[in-house]
Amino acid sequence: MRRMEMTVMAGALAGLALLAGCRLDQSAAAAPTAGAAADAKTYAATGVVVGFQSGGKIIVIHHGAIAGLMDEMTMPYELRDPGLAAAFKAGDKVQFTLSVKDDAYTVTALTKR
Ligand SMILES: [Cu+2]
Repeated sequence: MRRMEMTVMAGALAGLALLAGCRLDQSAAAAPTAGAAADAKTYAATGVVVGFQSGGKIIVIHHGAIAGLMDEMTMPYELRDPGLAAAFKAGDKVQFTLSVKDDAYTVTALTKR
């Protein structure tokens, strides 16, 4: 049990490091306009499932470049519906919708391709 907790924690820390990188990427990409921070932006993307963490609440995806947002990378995202995790496994090719609001990145739709 304890070893599992350590693994989860290491994964979470790696995720934070990656997210920090994305923040820099985002601030460089677009100057905020009035009111824009309050609205989520959505992006369509494709990738390959790497795995799930926290009982499906987090999905790790290796995704291609997302125009205007980030380069190709492997990173964790919050999965809006953790119930989706049961239908996917590592290696599945997927397309997904990413909702970005401030520093929160959430996968709101996920399908196999
Ligand atoms: Cu990223």
